[in-house]
Amino acid sequence: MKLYFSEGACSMASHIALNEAGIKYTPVPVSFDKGENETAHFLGLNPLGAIPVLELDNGKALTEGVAIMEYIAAQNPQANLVPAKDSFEYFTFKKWMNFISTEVHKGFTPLFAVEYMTKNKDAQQEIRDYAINNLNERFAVIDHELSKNNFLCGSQYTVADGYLFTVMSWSQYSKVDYSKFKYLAAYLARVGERPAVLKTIKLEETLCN
Ligand SMILES: N[C@@H](CCC(=O)N[C@@H](CS)C(=O)NCC(=O)O)C(=O)O
Repeated sequence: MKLYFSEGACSMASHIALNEAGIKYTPVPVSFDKGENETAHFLGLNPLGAIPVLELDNGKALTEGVAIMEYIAAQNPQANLVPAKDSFEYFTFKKWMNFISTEVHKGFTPLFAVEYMTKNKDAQQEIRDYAINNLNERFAVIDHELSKNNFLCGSQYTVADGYLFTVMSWSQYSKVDYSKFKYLAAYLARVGERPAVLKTIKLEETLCN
């Protein structure tokens, strides 16, 4: 299978999942600057021109990180990257995947897109302030959870943790300071030391530069 990705983008969560699962894949870098996400081939995989895309050996393509990560986890159940189906922990996992996707991942979007939203500098600042305030409320919820558990779903690392790590890594570029959330900060440092995470970051850096 092939993973279409861009360095440090949300696709890194799927990339980490592949390395955590230890399954064979071909990483395919996609450069937005070179318009590689606008080619006919890529738009055939995802009409929105967005990564991640997972292309299977039979030619089928899967989009949407939350589906891709769960698909990857299902390819190697021994790696325990998703709690057992139909357990309460499984639905807790689904909750976090949805929370990260809709509340955190897309919560960062205004910070990247503010210059396209308005040319008015005051309005840009208001959008930034709103987005950061909104993110801080979400970080507080996560921080509280991590005061009780090592990972989002308890003691078991899941692909949701790689996803949260990925989107939180955007804080440094978008001037979001989460240091007051001590449990969250310690957790991110811990996840960032996982061999699969370190391997993914290095690989993306090498393939994209
Ligand atoms: N809902 C999609 C969103 C994917 C997404 O936002 N991808 C961004 C990178 S983080 C992208 O490819 N943006 C480029 C574009 O849309 O042109 C998912 O969760 O997979």
